[in-house]
Amino acid sequence: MRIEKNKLQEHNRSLLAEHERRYEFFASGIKNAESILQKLIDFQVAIPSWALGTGGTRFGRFPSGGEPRNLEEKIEDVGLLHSLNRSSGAISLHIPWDIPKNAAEIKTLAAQYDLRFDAMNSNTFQDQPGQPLTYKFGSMQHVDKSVRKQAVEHNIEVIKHGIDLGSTSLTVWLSDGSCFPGQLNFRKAFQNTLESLKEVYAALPADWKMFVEYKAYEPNFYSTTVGDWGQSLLYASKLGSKAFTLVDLGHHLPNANIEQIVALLLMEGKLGGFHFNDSKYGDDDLTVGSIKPYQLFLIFNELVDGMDARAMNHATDLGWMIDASHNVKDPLEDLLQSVEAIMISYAQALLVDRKKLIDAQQDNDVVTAQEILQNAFRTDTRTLVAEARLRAGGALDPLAIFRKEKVRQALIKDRGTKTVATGL
Ligand SMILES: [Mn+2]
Repeated sequence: MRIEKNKLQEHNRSLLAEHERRYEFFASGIKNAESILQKLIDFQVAIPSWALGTGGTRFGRFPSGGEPRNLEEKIEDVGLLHSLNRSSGAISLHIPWDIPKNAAEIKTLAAQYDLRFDAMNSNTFQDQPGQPLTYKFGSMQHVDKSVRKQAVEHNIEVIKHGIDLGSTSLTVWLSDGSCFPGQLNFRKAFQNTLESLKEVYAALPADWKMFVEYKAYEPNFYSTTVGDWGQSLLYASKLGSKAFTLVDLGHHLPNANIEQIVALLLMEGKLGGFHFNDSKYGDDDLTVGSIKPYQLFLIFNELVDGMDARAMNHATDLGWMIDASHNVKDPLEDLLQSVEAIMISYAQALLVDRKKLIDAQQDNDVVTAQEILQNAFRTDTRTLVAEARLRAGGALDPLAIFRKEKVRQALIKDRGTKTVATGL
C-alpha cells in the first residue's frame, strides 16, 4: 500500500503554519541549523525484514492482521515507512526467511521504493526443514566438523544472495554457547568458531564487511561463544580488516556502559554496525528510546564524537539497523516511533558543543561537562527532525497520517487478518 502524494501534501499543509512557527524559533537559537539538517536528511536506518510482523514470546503471540506474507510485501511495508519519514531507506534481510525467488525483480521493486539492501543476516540458530544436521549443540562452535561445515556453507550462500541484491555486508549472530558448566570447552569452542568464521570471511567479496554480533545470554544460559564486545573484537581482529563488531543495544548485561564500548570500538576502527532497540531487563527488543532515552543520547554522543575524530561519514561508514520486536503494538507504528527516537537522539548529539566539552574535561570542570551534555539532551529536537523530513519529501507527522489514512485497516483488507509474516 502507498499513501497518495496528494494525501501527504494535504497532511503537511494542515500542519505547516504551526510547524514553521516552531522551526523558525528553534533555528534562530542554534548556530548550524542547515548543516545539522543535511546530516539528518542523509541519515538512513535499515528496517529488518523480521520486524514487520507481530513478535511474541515463548508464551504466545497476538497478531493484529495485515502482516506481510512474502518478501515483496515486506519491501512494500518498508517503502511505506520510508515514504513517510524518509529515513528508512534500507532493508536488512534474513536468510532463509527472505530468499528472493528472482533477485533481479526484487532489486527493481526495492528501487521503486527508493530502498537499498543493508546487511544480510544468516541463521544457524534454528534447524530448517530438510536440513541434514542439527544446530542443537551449536553451529560454528560444534564439536563435529560436518556441522561446522554446514554452517559455513549456509553463510556463504547468504553472501551470494546478498551479492545478487547489491548488499555489501553480512551480519553473523551465533546462538552458540552452553547451558551448563562442563558442557563446553571454552577454548575449543572459540577456536572452532574462529576457524568457521575464517572460511566465511574468505568468501567475502573485496568491498564487503562482516559484522560479528555478540550477545551475553539467551538461548544459551551459561556461556555464549560470542558473548561480549571483547570476544567479538577478538574474532574481528583475528579475521582481518573487513571484520567488525556489531553492537546490539539489548545484548548486554544489565547496566553495561554501552557508550564507553562504542567509543573504544570506534577508536580502534572496529565498530561496524548497530542494532537499535531498548530494554528494561534483558534482550527485550522494545521500541528504541522507550525506556532509556538518555542512554540512547549518550551513545549517539560517542558515535558522533568518535566518527568525527576519524573523519567518518555518519550516514554511510557504519551499518545502522533496527533490531526490535513488537508484541503489543502495530509493527509499522512501532518502527515509525523507533526511527523518530533515533533521529531525535542523533540531532541532540549533533547539538553538543564539542569545543566547550573538551575545555570542561581539560579543566576537570565536571559540572560544566554534565551541563553541556544535559543541555543537548533536554533540547526538544522534534521540530528539527520534522523539518528534515519535510525537506526530504516526507510527512510532518508520520504516525498521524498513518492513522488518518487507516493504513493498517487497508493492509488487513488486502492481506487478511490471519497472515503471519514469514520467519516469525
Ligand atoms: Mn541484533
